[in-house]
Amino acid sequence: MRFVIAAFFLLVLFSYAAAYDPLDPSGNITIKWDIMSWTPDGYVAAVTMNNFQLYRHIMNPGWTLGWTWAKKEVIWSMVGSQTTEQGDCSKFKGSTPHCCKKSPTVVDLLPGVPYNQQFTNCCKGGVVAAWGQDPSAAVSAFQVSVGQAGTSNKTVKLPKNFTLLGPGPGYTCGPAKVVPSTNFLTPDRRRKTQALMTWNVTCTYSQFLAMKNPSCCVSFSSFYNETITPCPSCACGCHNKKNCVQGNSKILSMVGVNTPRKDNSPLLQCTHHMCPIRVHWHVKLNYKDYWRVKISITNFNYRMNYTLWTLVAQHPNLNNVTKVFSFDYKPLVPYESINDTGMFYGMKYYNDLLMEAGPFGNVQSEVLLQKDKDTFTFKQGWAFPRKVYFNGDECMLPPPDTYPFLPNSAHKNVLEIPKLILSLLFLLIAIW
Ligand SMILES: *[C@@H]1O[C@H](CO)[C@@H](O)[C@H](O)[C@H]1NC(C)=O
Ligand SMILES: *[C@@H]1O[C@H](CO)[C@@H](O)[C@H](O)[C@H]1NC(C)=O
Ligand SMILES: *[C@@H]1O[C@H](CO)[C@@H](O)[C@H](O)[C@H]1NC(C)=O
Ligand SMILES: *[C@@H]1O[C@H](CO)[C@@H](O)[C@H](O)[C@H]1NC(C)=O
Ligand SMILES: *[C@@H]1O[C@H](CO)[C@@H](O)[C@H](O)[C@H]1NC(C)=O
Ligand SMILES: *[C@@H]1O[C@H](CO)[C@@H](O)[C@H](O)[C@H]1NC(C)=O
Ligand SMILES: *[C@@H]1O[C@H](CO)[C@@H](O)[C@H](O)[C@H]1NC(C)=O
Ligand SMILES: CC(=O)N[C@H]1CO[C@H](CO)[C@@H](O)[C@@H]1O
Repeated sequence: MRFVIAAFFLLVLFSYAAAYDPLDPSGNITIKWDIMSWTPDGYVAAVTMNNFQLYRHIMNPGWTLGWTWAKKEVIWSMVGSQTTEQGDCSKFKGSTPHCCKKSPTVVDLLPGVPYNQQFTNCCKGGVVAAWGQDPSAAVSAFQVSVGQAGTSNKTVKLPKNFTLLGPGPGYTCGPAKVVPSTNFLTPDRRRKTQALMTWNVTCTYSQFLAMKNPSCCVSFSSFYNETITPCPSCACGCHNKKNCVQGNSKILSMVGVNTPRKDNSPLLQCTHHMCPIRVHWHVKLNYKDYWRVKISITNFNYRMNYTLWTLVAQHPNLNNVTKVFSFDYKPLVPYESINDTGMFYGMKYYNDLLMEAGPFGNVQSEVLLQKDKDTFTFKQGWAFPRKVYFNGDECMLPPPDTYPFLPNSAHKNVLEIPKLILSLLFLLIAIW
């Protein structure tokens, strides 16, 4: 019976999983093209990418945007970004286009390019913050001048087959759709102008498309039981085990060992879980009306600094967070009625950089929660989170029967109905 129900839920979840995150149901990246002017053979467009995802940012080495032209369009020039290849422009005499490929691939410029090559919100190396963390940095933009295209809103053809890598796979983009033209305010904010034509493309993320294995795991401990519940073994797959290094290896003192690789391949410290990231949740203290949790995040990848990291946790008591020490915190309310999810992220210039593996490769904080008299308990592993995400990817939790139990309360009345339901719930959460 248990199996049947679990299998059913699994099926439902997987069918949803294609592009749906229950903790951020309307999260997406929207790419907007605003045609600012027509040219003799085409148009000039401002392309703006807005990351509306609450806790998933685009990290180093940044986004890569692709599309396929509908006709024989070429890119005469770009400001604030560039294509990775020019393609075959041999047909052009005189001035040559920036790119003649049927399916151009565009990347952001790196910070520090000359002022005259910049565009508003460009040149951040493709790094885009999460909306929930910093809306003002959740945008990236560039300008593109297109030739051999239509020169009116009747003859222009929308580009097709948009693809977005951010930086790995995981995003699926829908078709471009003409939407009401964007209104702009002039810099003095006294005049409104309007794009000549606007279209939008919406891309959504799915962890299942992005990778086969999780990229982080969770371990637990508590003040009321000496057991430390470790991350599940091989939580992130053990395929990297051959290339991992021991924490005390001499290799680590070699020059260049921390240099990130082009393909982003990690250099992991050897652990039984083989995850680049471990989140530890320690139930630390019990007061009369409050309880306290310590959260630590450890980086096991010698080739990765995590900038702008985010941690999302789901726990029924997060509706009564009283104080978060040394992380920033923001409640997420995915559905109006439920307020059990929150986002933790680093404080600017203090711990917003999670350093490469090694002595400085961790960040930690403590959270003070007010007990909700009706539901609070240390029994049945209630004090541990139901879901944990690091940088928008779900972390693997330990199996429910290994949680640190409150002494004497566990393993009594094995057939107690609430416990049965609870363990079923945990089973579901675990496989979710
Ligand atoms: C994209 O996200 C925004 C902000 O959350 C939302 O308003 C919009 O409806 C979403 N678009 C789609 C197509 O889901
Ligand atoms: C198009 O995208 C912009 C953000 O880039 C958004 O504000 C606007 O609501 C979108 N329009 C539609 C119709 O989805
Ligand atoms: C196209 O442009 C004309 C005016 O130039 C305007 O009346 C019309 O609404 C536009 N159509 C669209 C789909 O933007
Ligand atoms: C767009 O992608 C689809 C499926 O991947 C493919 O069948 C189609 O030919 C592509 N269209 C263009 C214009 O490349
Ligand atoms: C991480 O940042 C530190 C300090 O900025 C730098 O020395 C180190 O090389 C970086 N490591 C990686 C893997 O980028
Ligand atoms: C959600 O919980 C937070 C405390 O973590 C509280 O500040 C906020 O007001 C709550 N929001 C709603 C809609 O209940
Ligand atoms: C601590 O938790 C473990 C794991 O759930 C359990 O096996 C053990 O009995 C607990 N210890 C005590 C003293 O209850
Ligand atoms: C003890 C306490 O403050 N409980 C509150 C926890 O949060 C819920 C909903 O946000 C309130 O209804 C409780 O009163």
